[in-house]
Parts: sequence; C-alpha cells; structure tokens
Amino acid sequence: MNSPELLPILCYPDPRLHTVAKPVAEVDDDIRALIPRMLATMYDANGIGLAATQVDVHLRLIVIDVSETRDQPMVLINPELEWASDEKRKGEEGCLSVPGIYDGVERSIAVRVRALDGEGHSRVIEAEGMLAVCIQHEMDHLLGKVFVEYLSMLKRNRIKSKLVKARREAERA
Ligand code: K2U
Ligand code: ZN
Repeated sequence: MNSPELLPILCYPDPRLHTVAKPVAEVDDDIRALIPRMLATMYDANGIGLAATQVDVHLRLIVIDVSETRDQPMVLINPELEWASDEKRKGEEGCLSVPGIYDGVERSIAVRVRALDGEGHSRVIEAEGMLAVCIQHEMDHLLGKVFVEYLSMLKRNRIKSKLVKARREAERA
C-alpha cells in the first residue's frame, strides 16, 4: 500500500500564503481525501504541523502531530480559539514554508480551541507547551499570516531576499 501522494508546500514570500482560508462547509470525500495527503506531507517534511494554506488549499483545515513517536495525528477543521492565556512566552519557531529560518516568537502558553475532528465531530482541545504553540502557529496560517511577520522589517526583508536568492539558484541548477 503506497503512502498518500505528497503535496507541494508553498514557500515564502509566495503571495498565496497570505490568503485568508474559508471555513470547511462539510467534511465530505474531498476533505477526507485531503487529510491523509496533508499528514503524509507533514511527516515527510519533518513538520509537527501543517495548515491547508501551505499546500495552496484555502480552507480552515490543520493537521498536527507533536508526539515523539510521530503516530498521534490530530485534525482540526474550522478551529475557533475559545481562550488564550494572558501569560505568553517567547519560543524559537520555524516553518515548513520558510525553510532554514528560525527566530523567536511570543505566544500564549496555553489555549483552548473548539474544532471538528477528521470525522466531523466537534471537540474541545485544551493545549499547553509545544501543542499550544503549534496550534497558534497553524491558526495564523489560516489567516494568511506567516511567523516572519512578527519579526522586524529588517529581519523580514533579509529573510525574503535570502529565500528569493536561494530559489533563483535552485532554478538555475
Ligand atoms: O510550517 C508549519 O506550520 C509547521 C511548523 C509548526 C511549528 C512551528 C513552530 C513551532 C511549533 C510548530 C514547523 O515547521 S514544524 C518544524 C518544527 C519542529 C519542531 C519544533 C519547531 C519546528
Ligand atoms: Zn508554518
């Protein structure tokens, strides 16, 4: 049984990363077919999260697996942030859409999110630690926000030119 076909991940500064995703109307066969492909793409890229926006699907759908064993996938459809702690912490973040760039971002240390799971059942997720950070990072993607937007203009411009240069070299090779 071969693994689900991987999806290409959009790379910053691709403007499609700034699209605001629409709610999933119904957990239908298309969504059920997309979820395993997003999970396979996330695992293949060694990510702990992936938002549909990153694979150029502009729907409110996120997959996450923060487990050490990489075998506890979570699916969040139409996630809504019900509560976020006032207490925040700055943590090192990376992004599959911004390869090779890591920098500090401040996030709430705990969140409570309501979302549909892969079967379309409504669930409440109470998260802290890396799971809380990942959920906030992925929910930003659904709003067209990439973590580099929390950095200074100077850093953001340096990152943009670095990635554009790397892409040009890759295309020439
Ligand atoms: O691009 C993505 O959305 C996947 C992100 C998710 C994430 C970023 C920062 C902090 C937590 C989650 C990452 O690329 S997954 C790669 C990674 C793995 C472990 C720790 C940080 C980043
Ligand atoms: Zn990301």
